[in-house]
Amino acid sequence: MKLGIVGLPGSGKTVVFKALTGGVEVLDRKGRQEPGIGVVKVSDYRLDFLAKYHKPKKVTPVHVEYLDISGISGDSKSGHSLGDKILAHIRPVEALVVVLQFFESPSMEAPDPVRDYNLIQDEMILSDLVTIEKRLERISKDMQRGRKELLEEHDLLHQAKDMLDQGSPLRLSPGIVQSEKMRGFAFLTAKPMIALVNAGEEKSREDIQEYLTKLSESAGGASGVMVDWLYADTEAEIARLSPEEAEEFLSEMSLDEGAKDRIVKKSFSLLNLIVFLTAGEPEVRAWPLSKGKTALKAAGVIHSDIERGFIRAEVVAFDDFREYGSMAAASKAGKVRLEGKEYVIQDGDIVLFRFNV
Ligand SMILES: Nc1nc2c(ncn2[C@@H]2O[C@H](COP(=O)(O)OP(=O)(O)OP(=O)(O)O)[C@@H](O)[C@H]2O)c(=O)[nH]1
Ligand SMILES: [Mg+2]
Repeated sequence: MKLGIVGLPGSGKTVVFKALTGGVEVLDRKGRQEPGIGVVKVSDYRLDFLAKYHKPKKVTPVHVEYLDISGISGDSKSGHSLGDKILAHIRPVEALVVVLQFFESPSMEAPDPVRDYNLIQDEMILSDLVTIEKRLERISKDMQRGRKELLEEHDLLHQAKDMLDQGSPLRLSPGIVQSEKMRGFAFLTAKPMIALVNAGEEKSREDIQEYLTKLSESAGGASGVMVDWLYADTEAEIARLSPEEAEEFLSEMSLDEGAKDRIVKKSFSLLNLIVFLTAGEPEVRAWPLSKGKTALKAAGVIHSDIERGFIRAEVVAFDDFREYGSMAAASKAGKVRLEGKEYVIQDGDIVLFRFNV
Protein backbone atom coordinates (compact mmCIF):
# COMPACT_ATOMS: atom_id res chain seq x y z
CA MET A 1 0.00 0.00 0.00
CA LYS A 2 1.26 3.44 -0.95
CA LEU A 3 0.42 6.64 0.91
CA GLY A 4 1.50 10.11 -0.20
CA ILE A 5 2.27 12.82 2.35
CA VAL A 6 1.34 16.22 0.95
CA GLY A 7 0.80 19.69 2.36
CA LEU A 8 1.77 23.33 2.06
CA PRO A 9 5.47 24.27 2.18
CA GLY A 10 6.82 24.17 5.72
CA SER A 11 3.70 22.47 7.13
CA GLY A 12 5.88 19.74 8.60
CA LYS A 13 5.58 17.05 5.92
CA THR A 14 9.11 15.80 6.42
CA VAL A 15 8.76 15.72 10.21
CA VAL A 16 5.47 13.82 9.79
CA PHE A 17 7.21 11.48 7.36
CA LYS A 18 9.77 10.71 10.05
CA ALA A 19 7.07 10.28 12.68
CA LEU A 20 5.13 7.85 10.51
CA THR A 21 8.06 5.83 9.22
CA GLY A 22 10.57 6.11 12.04
CA GLY A 23 13.04 6.54 9.26
CA VAL A 24 15.48 9.28 8.58
CA GLU A 25 14.84 11.54 5.69
CA VAL A 26 15.83 10.12 2.35
CA LEU A 27 17.67 12.83 0.50
CA ASP A 28 16.86 13.76 -3.04
CA ARG A 29 18.98 11.92 -5.55
CA LYS A 30 19.25 14.70 -8.09
CA GLY A 31 15.95 16.36 -8.83
CA ARG A 32 14.62 18.32 -5.89
CA GLN A 33 11.16 16.95 -6.50
CA GLU A 34 12.04 13.31 -5.89
CA PRO A 35 10.01 12.32 -2.86
CA GLY A 36 11.55 10.65 0.15
CA ILE A 37 10.41 7.05 0.45
CA GLY A 38 9.93 5.18 3.69
CA VAL A 39 8.60 1.69 4.28
CA VAL A 40 6.76 0.66 7.43
CA LYS A 41 6.30 -2.94 8.44
CA VAL A 42 2.86 -3.11 9.96
CA SER A 43 2.91 -4.75 13.37
CA ASP A 44 0.22 -7.36 13.90
CA TYR A 45 -0.23 -9.52 17.03
CA ARG A 46 -1.72 -12.30 14.85
CA LEU A 47 1.42 -12.49 12.79
CA ASP A 48 3.57 -12.60 15.95
CA PHE A 49 1.44 -15.42 17.35
CA LEU A 50 1.65 -17.48 14.16
CA ALA A 51 5.38 -16.90 13.92
CA LYS A 52 5.86 -18.29 17.45
CA TYR A 53 3.77 -21.31 16.54
CA HIS A 54 5.31 -22.20 13.16
CA LYS A 55 8.85 -20.91 13.71
CA PRO A 56 9.06 -20.19 9.98
CA LYS A 57 12.15 -19.28 8.00
CA LYS A 58 10.56 -16.00 7.09
CA VAL A 59 7.93 -13.66 8.57
CA THR A 60 6.46 -11.09 6.21
CA PRO A 61 4.23 -8.34 7.56
CA VAL A 62 2.14 -5.99 5.43
CA HIS A 63 4.28 -3.17 4.07
CA VAL A 64 3.10 0.39 3.83
CA GLU A 65 5.09 2.78 1.72
CA TYR A 66 5.07 6.49 2.49
CA LEU A 67 6.17 9.14 0.01
CA ASP A 68 7.15 12.60 1.24
CA ILE A 69 5.91 14.66 -1.69
CA SER A 70 6.56 18.39 -1.92
CA GLY A 71 5.06 20.77 -4.40
CA ILE A 72 1.63 21.93 -3.29
CA SER A 73 1.96 25.70 -2.99
CA GLY A 74 -1.59 26.62 -1.99
CA ASP A 75 -1.39 29.26 -4.69
CA SER A 76 -3.89 27.88 -7.16
CA LYS A 77 -5.05 31.25 -8.42
CA SER A 78 -1.94 31.94 -10.43
CA GLY A 79 -3.29 29.74 -13.22
CA HIS A 80 -0.66 27.10 -12.61
CA SER A 81 -1.70 23.75 -11.38
CA LEU A 82 0.57 21.12 -9.89
CA GLY A 83 3.55 20.29 -12.07
CA ASP A 84 3.52 17.11 -14.10
CA LYS A 85 6.42 15.73 -12.13
CA ILE A 86 4.60 16.07 -8.82
CA LEU A 87 1.44 14.66 -10.33
CA ALA A 88 3.41 11.66 -11.51
CA HIS A 89 4.38 11.02 -7.88
CA ILE A 90 0.90 11.61 -6.48
CA ARG A 91 -1.15 9.67 -9.05
CA PRO A 92 -0.06 6.15 -8.04
CA VAL A 93 -0.65 6.56 -4.29
CA GLU A 94 -3.77 4.94 -2.91
CA ALA A 95 -4.46 7.63 -0.33
CA LEU A 96 -3.15 11.02 0.72
CA VAL A 97 -2.02 12.17 4.13
CA VAL A 98 -2.58 15.92 4.05
CA VAL A 99 -0.40 17.64 6.66
CA LEU A 100 -1.95 20.78 8.16
CA GLN A 101 0.31 23.09 10.14
CA PHE A 102 -0.89 23.88 13.65
CA PHE A 103 2.30 25.11 15.27
CA GLU A 104 3.51 28.68 15.60
CA SER A 105 6.34 29.60 13.32
CA PRO A 106 8.00 33.01 13.26
CA SER A 107 8.32 32.99 9.48
CA MET A 108 4.67 32.17 8.82
CA GLU A 109 1.21 33.57 9.46
CA ALA A 110 -0.80 32.31 12.41
CA PRO A 111 -1.66 28.68 11.67
CA ASP A 112 -5.16 27.80 10.53
CA PRO A 113 -5.61 24.15 9.53
CA VAL A 114 -9.05 24.75 8.02
CA ARG A 115 -7.79 27.57 5.78
CA ASP A 116 -4.90 25.40 4.62
CA TYR A 117 -7.17 22.41 4.04
CA ASN A 118 -9.31 24.53 1.75
CA LEU A 119 -6.28 25.92 -0.11
CA ILE A 120 -5.01 22.42 -0.77
CA GLN A 121 -8.43 21.24 -1.83
CA ASP A 122 -8.69 24.17 -4.29
CA GLU A 123 -5.32 23.32 -5.75
CA MET A 124 -6.31 19.69 -6.23
CA ILE A 125 -9.62 20.72 -7.80
CA LEU A 126 -7.74 22.95 -10.21
CA SER A 127 -5.35 20.17 -11.09
CA ASP A 128 -8.22 17.77 -11.85
CA LEU A 129 -9.94 20.46 -13.92
CA VAL A 130 -6.82 20.91 -16.04
CA THR A 131 -6.66 17.13 -16.61
CA ILE A 132 -10.33 17.07 -17.64
CA GLU A 133 -10.12 20.07 -19.92
CA LYS A 134 -7.12 18.68 -21.78
CA ARG A 135 -8.88 15.36 -22.28
CA LEU A 136 -12.17 16.98 -23.32
CA GLU A 137 -10.37 19.02 -25.94
CA ARG A 138 -8.89 15.86 -27.39
CA ILE A 139 -12.01 13.77 -27.46
CA SER A 140 -14.23 16.59 -28.76
CA LYS A 141 -12.06 16.66 -31.87
CA ASP A 142 -12.19 12.88 -32.17
CA MET A 143 -15.95 12.89 -31.77
CA GLN A 144 -16.30 15.41 -34.58
CA ARG A 145 -14.50 12.88 -36.70
CA GLY A 146 -17.25 10.43 -35.88
CA ARG A 147 -15.84 8.46 -32.96
CA LYS A 148 -19.18 7.98 -31.24
CA GLU A 149 -17.82 5.45 -28.74
CA LEU A 150 -16.28 8.37 -26.85
CA LEU A 151 -19.68 9.77 -25.96
CA GLU A 152 -19.88 8.06 -22.56
CA GLU A 153 -16.46 9.28 -21.48
CA HIS A 154 -17.31 12.74 -22.77
CA ASP A 155 -20.49 12.88 -20.67
CA LEU A 156 -18.79 11.60 -17.55
CA LEU A 157 -16.00 14.12 -17.92
CA HIS A 158 -18.59 16.89 -18.19
CA GLN A 159 -20.34 15.71 -15.05
CA ALA A 160 -17.01 15.63 -13.23
CA LYS A 161 -16.15 19.09 -14.52
CA ASP A 162 -19.47 20.48 -13.29
CA MET A 163 -18.80 19.14 -9.81
CA LEU A 164 -15.30 20.59 -9.71
CA ASP A 165 -16.55 23.94 -11.06
CA GLN A 166 -18.84 24.06 -8.05
CA GLY A 167 -15.91 23.39 -5.75
CA SER A 168 -16.84 19.78 -4.96
CA PRO A 169 -14.14 17.12 -4.80
CA LEU A 170 -14.88 14.09 -6.97
CA ARG A 171 -14.83 11.66 -4.06
CA LEU A 172 -18.30 12.94 -3.23
CA SER A 173 -19.51 11.24 -6.39
CA PRO A 174 -18.24 7.66 -6.38
CA GLY A 175 -20.60 6.80 -9.23
CA ILE A 176 -18.57 8.99 -11.57
CA VAL A 177 -15.03 8.30 -10.44
CA GLN A 178 -15.40 4.56 -10.03
CA SER A 179 -16.83 4.04 -13.49
CA GLU A 180 -14.63 2.12 -15.89
CA LYS A 181 -13.97 5.12 -18.13
CA MET A 182 -12.85 7.42 -15.31
CA ARG A 183 -10.65 5.21 -13.17
CA GLY A 184 -7.55 5.63 -15.27
CA PHE A 185 -7.39 9.36 -14.62
CA ALA A 186 -6.56 8.82 -10.94
CA PHE A 187 -8.09 12.17 -10.03
CA LEU A 188 -6.55 13.79 -6.96
CA THR A 189 -9.86 14.90 -5.48
CA ALA A 190 -11.12 11.33 -5.76
CA LYS A 191 -8.35 9.93 -3.56
CA PRO A 192 -9.20 8.94 -0.01
CA MET A 193 -7.49 11.26 2.40
CA ILE A 194 -6.45 11.68 6.01
CA ALA A 195 -6.41 15.34 7.04
CA LEU A 196 -3.65 15.31 9.65
CA VAL A 197 -3.30 18.27 11.99
CA ASN A 198 0.35 18.71 12.92
CA ALA A 199 0.15 20.39 16.31
CA GLY A 200 2.90 22.19 18.17
CA GLU A 201 3.35 21.04 21.76
CA GLU A 202 2.01 24.37 22.96
CA LYS A 203 -1.43 23.47 21.59
CA SER A 204 -3.89 22.01 24.05
CA ARG A 205 -6.07 19.02 23.26
CA GLU A 206 -9.10 21.36 23.35
CA ASP A 207 -7.59 23.66 20.70
CA ILE A 208 -6.80 20.66 18.56
CA GLN A 209 -10.25 19.14 18.99
CA GLU A 210 -11.86 22.38 17.92
CA TYR A 211 -10.06 22.20 14.59
CA LEU A 212 -10.74 18.52 14.12
CA THR A 213 -14.44 19.23 14.45
CA LYS A 214 -14.25 22.11 11.96
CA LEU A 215 -12.29 19.96 9.54
CA SER A 216 -14.84 17.17 9.71
CA GLU A 217 -17.48 19.73 8.83
CA SER A 218 -15.41 21.09 5.92
CA ALA A 219 -14.96 17.58 4.58
CA GLY A 220 -18.75 17.43 4.41
CA GLY A 221 -18.96 13.99 5.99
CA ALA A 222 -17.52 12.45 2.82
CA SER A 223 -16.76 8.80 3.35
CA GLY A 224 -13.30 9.16 1.81
CA VAL A 225 -11.95 11.64 4.36
CA MET A 226 -10.81 11.08 7.93
CA VAL A 227 -9.28 13.58 10.30
CA ASP A 228 -6.56 13.00 12.86
CA TRP A 229 -3.78 14.87 14.62
CA LEU A 230 -0.33 14.40 16.09
CA TYR A 231 2.52 16.24 17.78
CA ALA A 232 4.80 15.47 14.86
CA ASP A 233 8.03 16.76 16.42
CA THR A 234 7.53 14.56 19.47
CA GLU A 235 6.27 11.59 17.50
CA ALA A 236 9.29 11.77 15.21
CA GLU A 237 11.42 11.24 18.33
CA ILE A 238 9.18 8.45 19.59
CA ALA A 239 9.30 6.65 16.25
CA ARG A 240 13.05 6.17 16.70
CA LEU A 241 12.80 4.58 20.16
CA SER A 242 12.58 0.90 21.01
CA PRO A 243 8.99 -0.32 21.53
CA GLU A 244 9.45 -0.39 25.34
CA GLU A 245 10.85 3.14 25.50
CA ALA A 246 8.18 4.38 23.11
CA GLU A 247 5.42 2.95 25.29
CA GLU A 248 6.77 4.71 28.36
CA PHE A 249 7.08 8.00 26.52
CA LEU A 250 3.56 7.72 25.14
CA SER A 251 2.00 6.96 28.50
CA GLU A 252 3.74 10.03 29.96
CA MET A 253 1.93 12.03 27.29
CA SER A 254 -1.29 10.10 28.01
CA LEU A 255 -1.45 8.73 24.48
CA ASP A 256 -2.34 5.03 24.06
CA GLU A 257 -0.64 4.51 20.78
CA GLY A 258 1.98 6.15 18.57
CA ALA A 259 0.89 7.96 15.44
CA LYS A 260 2.84 5.45 13.37
CA ASP A 261 0.53 2.54 14.23
CA ARG A 262 -2.60 4.64 14.43
CA ILE A 263 -2.30 6.18 10.98
CA VAL A 264 -1.63 2.81 9.37
CA LYS A 265 -4.78 1.40 11.00
CA LYS A 266 -6.73 4.43 9.92
CA SER A 267 -5.61 4.13 6.34
CA PHE A 268 -6.67 0.48 6.33
CA SER A 269 -10.14 1.45 7.38
CA LEU A 270 -10.14 4.44 5.00
CA LEU A 271 -9.28 2.15 2.12
CA ASN A 272 -11.61 -0.64 3.28
CA LEU A 273 -8.78 -3.11 3.63
CA ILE A 274 -8.61 -6.24 5.74
CA VAL A 275 -5.75 -8.64 6.40
CA PHE A 276 -5.68 -12.38 5.80
CA LEU A 277 -2.83 -14.65 6.79
CA THR A 278 -0.95 -17.56 5.31
CA ALA A 279 1.12 -19.70 7.65
CA GLY A 280 3.54 -22.57 7.36
CA GLU A 281 7.14 -23.63 7.90
CA PRO A 282 8.64 -21.61 5.06
CA GLU A 283 6.78 -18.38 5.67
CA VAL A 284 4.18 -16.73 7.85
CA ARG A 285 2.72 -13.77 6.05
CA ALA A 286 0.05 -11.08 6.30
CA TRP A 287 -1.68 -9.92 3.11
CA PRO A 288 -3.82 -6.85 2.62
CA LEU A 289 -7.09 -7.34 0.73
CA SER A 290 -10.10 -5.17 -0.09
CA LYS A 291 -13.09 -5.93 2.10
CA GLY A 292 -15.65 -8.14 0.34
CA LYS A 293 -13.20 -9.95 -1.95
CA THR A 294 -13.57 -13.66 -2.55
CA ALA A 295 -11.17 -16.52 -1.83
CA LEU A 296 -10.41 -16.64 -5.55
CA LYS A 297 -9.34 -13.00 -5.60
CA ALA A 298 -7.26 -13.52 -2.46
CA ALA A 299 -5.51 -16.41 -4.22
CA GLY A 300 -4.70 -14.06 -7.09
CA VAL A 301 -3.08 -11.59 -4.69
CA ILE A 302 -0.57 -14.30 -3.77
CA HIS A 303 0.06 -15.66 -7.26
CA SER A 304 -1.85 -15.79 -10.53
CA ASP A 305 -1.13 -19.56 -10.71
CA ILE A 306 -2.95 -20.13 -7.43
CA GLU A 307 -5.94 -18.20 -8.76
CA ARG A 308 -5.90 -20.09 -12.05
CA GLY A 309 -5.58 -23.53 -10.50
CA PHE A 310 -7.79 -22.82 -7.46
CA ILE A 311 -9.40 -25.95 -6.01
CA ARG A 312 -10.48 -24.85 -2.55
CA ALA A 313 -9.40 -22.83 0.47
CA GLU A 314 -8.98 -24.25 3.96
CA VAL A 315 -9.90 -21.45 6.32
CA VAL A 316 -9.68 -20.99 10.08
CA ALA A 317 -10.40 -17.71 11.87
CA PHE A 318 -7.37 -16.50 13.83
CA ASP A 319 -9.33 -16.39 17.11
CA ASP A 320 -10.36 -20.02 16.68
CA PHE A 321 -6.82 -21.06 15.92
CA ARG A 322 -5.57 -19.28 19.03
CA GLU A 323 -8.30 -20.79 21.16
CA TYR A 324 -7.64 -24.38 20.07
CA GLY A 325 -3.89 -23.93 19.97
CA SER A 326 -3.14 -26.03 16.88
CA MET A 327 -4.42 -26.73 13.42
CA ALA A 328 -5.22 -30.32 14.39
CA ALA A 329 -7.26 -29.29 17.44
CA ALA A 330 -9.08 -26.55 15.54
CA SER A 331 -9.86 -29.06 12.82
CA LYS A 332 -11.18 -31.60 15.30
CA ALA A 333 -13.49 -28.96 16.73
CA GLY A 334 -14.81 -28.32 13.23
CA LYS A 335 -13.29 -24.85 13.01
CA VAL A 336 -11.30 -25.44 9.85
CA ARG A 337 -13.69 -24.88 6.97
CA LEU A 338 -13.39 -25.94 3.36
CA GLU A 339 -14.43 -22.98 1.27
CA GLY A 340 -14.91 -22.50 -2.46
CA LYS A 341 -14.08 -19.70 -4.90
CA GLU A 342 -16.97 -17.50 -3.86
CA TYR A 343 -16.23 -17.47 -0.12
CA VAL A 344 -15.78 -13.90 1.12
CA ILE A 345 -12.52 -13.58 3.04
CA GLN A 346 -12.82 -12.12 6.57
CA ASP A 347 -10.27 -10.08 8.49
CA GLY A 348 -7.93 -12.43 10.37
CA ASP A 349 -8.72 -15.53 8.29
CA ILE A 350 -5.80 -17.96 8.12
CA VAL A 351 -6.00 -19.47 4.67
CA LEU A 352 -4.39 -22.46 3.00
CA PHE A 353 -5.04 -22.55 -0.73
CA ARG A 354 -5.25 -25.88 -2.52
CA PHE A 355 -4.55 -25.50 -6.19
CA ASN A 356 -3.46 -27.40 -9.22
CA VAL A 357 -1.64 -26.02 -12.24
N1 LIG B 1 7.13 23.46 16.81
C1 LIG B 1 7.00 22.60 15.82
N2 LIG B 1 7.71 22.78 14.70
C2 LIG B 1 7.54 21.91 13.70
C3 LIG B 1 6.67 20.81 13.80
N3 LIG B 1 6.70 20.13 12.64
C4 LIG B 1 7.57 20.79 11.84
N4 LIG B 1 8.09 21.86 12.49
C5 LIG B 1 9.08 22.80 11.97
O1 LIG B 1 8.62 23.37 10.77
C6 LIG B 1 9.69 23.47 9.84
C7 LIG B 1 9.33 22.77 8.57
O2 LIG B 1 9.20 21.38 8.79
P1 LIG B 1 9.40 20.34 7.61
O3 LIG B 1 9.00 19.01 8.13
O4 LIG B 1 10.69 20.47 6.99
O5 LIG B 1 8.26 20.88 6.64
P2 LIG B 1 8.00 20.42 5.15
O6 LIG B 1 6.53 20.51 4.98
O7 LIG B 1 8.65 19.11 4.89
O8 LIG B 1 8.72 21.57 4.34
P3 LIG B 1 9.06 21.60 2.77
O9 LIG B 1 9.46 20.21 2.38
O10 LIG B 1 10.15 22.59 2.69
O11 LIG B 1 7.79 22.06 2.12
C8 LIG B 1 10.92 22.89 10.50
O12 LIG B 1 11.68 23.92 11.01
C9 LIG B 1 10.34 22.04 11.60
O13 LIG B 1 11.21 21.96 12.72
C10 LIG B 1 5.95 20.63 15.02
O14 LIG B 1 5.18 19.69 15.20
N5 LIG B 1 6.16 21.54 15.98
MG1 LIG C 1 10.02 18.52 3.40
